Amino acid sequence: MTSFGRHHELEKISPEKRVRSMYKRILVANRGEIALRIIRACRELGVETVAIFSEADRGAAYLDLADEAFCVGPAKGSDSYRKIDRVISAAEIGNVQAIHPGYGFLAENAHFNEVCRSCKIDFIGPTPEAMARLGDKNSARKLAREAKVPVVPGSDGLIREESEAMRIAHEIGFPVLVKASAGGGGRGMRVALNDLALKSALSQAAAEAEAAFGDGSIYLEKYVEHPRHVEVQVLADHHGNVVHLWERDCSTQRRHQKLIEESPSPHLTQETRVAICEAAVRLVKACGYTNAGTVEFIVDQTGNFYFIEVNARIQVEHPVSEMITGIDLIKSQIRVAAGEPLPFTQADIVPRGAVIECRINAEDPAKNFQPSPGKIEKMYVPGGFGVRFDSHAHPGYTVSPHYDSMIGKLIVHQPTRNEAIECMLRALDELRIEGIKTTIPLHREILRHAAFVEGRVDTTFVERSGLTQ
Ligand code: MV4
Repeated sequence: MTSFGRHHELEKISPEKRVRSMYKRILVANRGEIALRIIRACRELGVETVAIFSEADRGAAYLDLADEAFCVGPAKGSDSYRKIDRVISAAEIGNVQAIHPGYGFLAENAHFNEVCRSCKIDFIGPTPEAMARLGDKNSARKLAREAKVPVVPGSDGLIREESEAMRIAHEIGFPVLVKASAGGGGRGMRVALNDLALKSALSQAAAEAEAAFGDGSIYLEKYVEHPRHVEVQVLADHHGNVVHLWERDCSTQRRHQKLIEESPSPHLTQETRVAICEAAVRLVKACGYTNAGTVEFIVDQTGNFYFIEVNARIQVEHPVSEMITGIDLIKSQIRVAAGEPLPFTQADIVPRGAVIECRINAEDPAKNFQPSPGKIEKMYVPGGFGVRFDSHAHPGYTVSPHYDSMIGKLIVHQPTRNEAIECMLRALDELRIEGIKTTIPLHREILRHAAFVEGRVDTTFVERSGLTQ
């Protein structure tokens, strides 16, 4: 018996048309707390996991929660977690259908994303094309403009000659900011207050970007002073559905390192909040972006907002949006990548209460935030109503000097912001980590600071407060 019409030639089905179903097995291409977060989500979904580890992470407890684990090389990230051929080998030997990159390492590497595609492994994230278009900040800015998303006044595109930059600077007025197209996250930026400073900012920014990214392209923006950093979490499926999960305020940062993230953003009017979130969705729809992503904005002192960049990955602070909406972002990423439509509409995503997250870093705030690796001799983790601690650390765990110093995230969810602050202070008090220095004491001080309590925080608050001198 031949069942006509049920035989398909797989080669002739484009990836978009391919019928997908939930994965049997996923490779987690990361380490530490985010690897653990992804493994937990997979276990709940009934999806098997293949973990990878470097020699420095061999024997880490969270690896026991994976179904299989492969060593991908020595401690240095560039020799292990970032090595495309080794990660792909682990995926092939592990026989997975998809790779979750987490954040950092290969998460925003469009080339790796493309290699996954050519190996017929689903990359849990946007397409390589969307990733590349947004990874270039000048191109992302152009896409934003086309989608009628406000961008900071500045150059139309890249700056080709000094005279062009001078003309634009005089049009928009000083101070101006020279930005590297290949930069982002604060790398490759230079402020200029006048003509003379602009000349050197242009050549310095271009040279720095050429050296750091192999791409010296630069563009110009008006410098927005004392901005708030507001970012919008978005989720898009492969059926044209795009939703936002409201905003996070990440203004409490030091030297482009976020310390505390919260939602809702204090002092944003409901009108501005809705306008920012709708702008983020417009941009995502316009560039064919799929999976989870974050659209970053800066908000000036009068409430005007401007698009800055898109983070084409899950972010460290994603639990803030999970708690405020009740949506599991990691499970959503996996389901969307497997072809499932989003099971909710925008109207279903109702923000509830107030959420605050503190990043717990193995750093010494008294010594200019110098990393403080070493063995955690004792550790007590808080719990109770509305408290979540996402961490791979435990008593006896040794924090490696080879990686990012973040060892956990303490997240609280309460009816109001004031209650969230009180709850966080209580939870920080209970959280004891002995044997290494951490950022816990700094968080206690920030949370008691009048400016923070009143929600008067912009991106310059921590550095001006004197708390980190
Ligand atoms: C700006 C800005 C002021 N004006 N652009 C820094 C990281 C990158 N995402 C963009 N950044 C900024 N762009 C204009 N036209 C100020 C910053 C900025 C910042 C933004 C978000 C979070 C923290 C920040 C800290 C310093 C500067």
